Parts: sequence; C-alpha cells; structure tokens
Amino acid sequence: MSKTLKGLLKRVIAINMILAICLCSVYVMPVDKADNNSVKLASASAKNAVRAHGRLRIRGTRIVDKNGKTFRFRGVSTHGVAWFPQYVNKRAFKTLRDKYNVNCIRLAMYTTKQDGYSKAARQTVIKGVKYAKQLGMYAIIDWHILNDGNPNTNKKKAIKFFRAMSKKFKSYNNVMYEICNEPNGNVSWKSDIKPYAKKITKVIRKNDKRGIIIVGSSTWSQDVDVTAQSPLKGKNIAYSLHFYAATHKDWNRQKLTTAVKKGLPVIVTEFSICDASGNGSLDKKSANTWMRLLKKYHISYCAWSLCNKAESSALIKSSCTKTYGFNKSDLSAAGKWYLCKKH
Ligand code: IDC
Repeated sequence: MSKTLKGLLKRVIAINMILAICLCSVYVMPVDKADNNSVKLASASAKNAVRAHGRLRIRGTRIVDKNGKTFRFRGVSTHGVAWFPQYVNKRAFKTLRDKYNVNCIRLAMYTTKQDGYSKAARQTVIKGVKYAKQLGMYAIIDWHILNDGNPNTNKKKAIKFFRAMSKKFKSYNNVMYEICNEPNGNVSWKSDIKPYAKKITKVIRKNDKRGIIIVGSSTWSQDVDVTAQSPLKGKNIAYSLHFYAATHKDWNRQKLTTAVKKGLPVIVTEFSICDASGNGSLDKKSANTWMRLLKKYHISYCAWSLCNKAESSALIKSSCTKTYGFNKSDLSAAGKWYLCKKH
C-alpha cells in the first residue's frame, strides 16, 4: 500500500472515530438529562449498602455482613402503608439513601381491617421491598400488630402473609421479616409470643432459609429482658426493642442492657424521640442517651415515621407535600434531629 493511501486510510478511520464519539454523546446526553435519576444512581453507588455488605446474618448479639464484619443499619420506618402509601416510592427511598445515609426501609403494615389491612396494603409492601432492592437498601417487612395485641389473634392471616412473602423474596438478599410489631395487653412471651414466633419462623424457613427474622416482645416490644430468658432456637433470629425517648428512659434502657448481657441479639426496629403516643414534645437528652447505648452494643435502628402527619414523630413537616426530594427545610424537628445528625 502506498504511503499516501495509508495516510488517507488513517485519516478516514480517525474521522469515523470522532463521528462515532459525537454520535454517542448526542445519543447519551438527552437520556442522562431526561433521566436525572440514572445519573445520580451511578454516582451514588457507594451508598449501595446491599452491594457492599450483602446478606446480613446474626452472630452472637450482633448483625454481621457477608464478610463477617459487624454491621449496623440506619433505617426509616414508613407509617402504616395503607394510610401513607404515597411515601412508598423509589424516589423517596433514594432521597433518604443519598441525602441522609439511610440504608434500610421498614414497611409497616397494620394487620387489622380498621387499620387498613388489605390487598392494596400488601401490594404496597411488595413494591417497597422491590424499590429497596433496586436501590441496594435493606427492607424490613413489618407485620404491624397493635390493636390486635396478641399476635395469635391474626395468626392465620400472618401465616398466609409470611408464606407468600418468603416465597416471593427467598432469593432477595436484602429482606428481613418482623413478625409481630408490638404484642401488648395480657400477652406473655412464653405462652403467646414464643409459640406464635415458632410457627411463623417455621413457615418462613420453608421458603427463605436465611433472611433475618425479628421477633417482638411483650409490653409493646419493651420486654427483651424477659425474652432473653428463653429465646427461640434457630439461626438468624433477632428481637425487636421499641422506644419513644420522652416516655421510655432508664428503666427501659436497663432492659436492653440486661438482654444484651444475656446474649440476646436486639434490633430497634422502631423508635422516636417524642412520647409513646407518637406525639408530644421531643426529649433529645433521653434520645441521645439511647443512641449512645445503641452504639455501645452495635444495635441497628429505624426511626418512626416517613410521613407528614401533624404529629411530632413524623419525619416530614406537615406543611410539606413533597413525597420525595425532601430538603432539610422540609423535615420536622424530629426529622432534622434524626436525618441530619450523625448518631
Ligand atoms: C401511631 C401513629 C399514629 C397512629 C397510631 C394508631 O404514629 O399516627 O394514629 O399509631 O395506629 C407504636 C406503634 C406505632 C404507633 C407509635 C406511636 O408501633 O404504630 O404509631 N407507637 O404511638 N409503638 C409505640 C409508639
């Protein structure tokens, strides 16, 4: 081949390459612009907790990640998904993840008809788990018993629900099952909650052999010290402790210490810094004492709740109607305390 021909060929190839690059960027640019989300997703991949930590397990009193390292999640609980389904959207979860370092979403589904238990509520939970998975966040499926005090009241429904959920999500590595939010009333660990938990655990384990199962305790999930006297047998089972800092103080913190010292793995799947009604004034002093204790024992936590209801536990200001993209000024006092502070 003559020198001039070679030179010509090189030039043609170079021009083609430049053209191809131009064409690509013309093609890519509008996509990025149109789908702002995808760009941010890529840049925020460092926040993909599930990619980094994988399936969580319980070892001793702690949660450990896929590498066996102690892991604590920092979560947000929805309000009842039947009442505030609008916050179960991918952009809301992404906002929590990217702006506020949240890596776990608890999907609270009340279990009585009067509190919105329905097919639609179940579908919202399923959607929520999928969004969390897509964003690399952990998800807690919360069977939110409350007015139904004894978990056995709706045991049949719970069996059906957890059979379906564990079947659907058995291959997901981000799912945890909270099988009874807050047993209360005339209910005891030994004769009510433990037998219920045995049954539900068996149902879940038929499908999902490894996902963490979280079990509540008596007195609105405060009596972890009682649970610690005779925990369930089996792997990857943890126990929930709930607190509302303005109501629950040293007495309750002592219960946590007793339980952990006995070897019970505890997760705070729900807390707020107001009183137990979900309203009232905030007690930041008690809240900070709680947070120090949780840190000491490497305990994970989720704050109640992702909504703009006019109550002090709501993380979003009641005047804010956004359902995602919350800025600091959109957050309530409790929201600012929780989401904008390092605990
Ligand atoms: C509260 C909600 C409130 C709702 C009420 C009744 O904040 O808007 O009207 O339930 O359903 C819990 C429960 C949680 C409660 C919360 C505050 O798990 O469902 O939510 N709380 O009372 N345990 C202790 C406090």
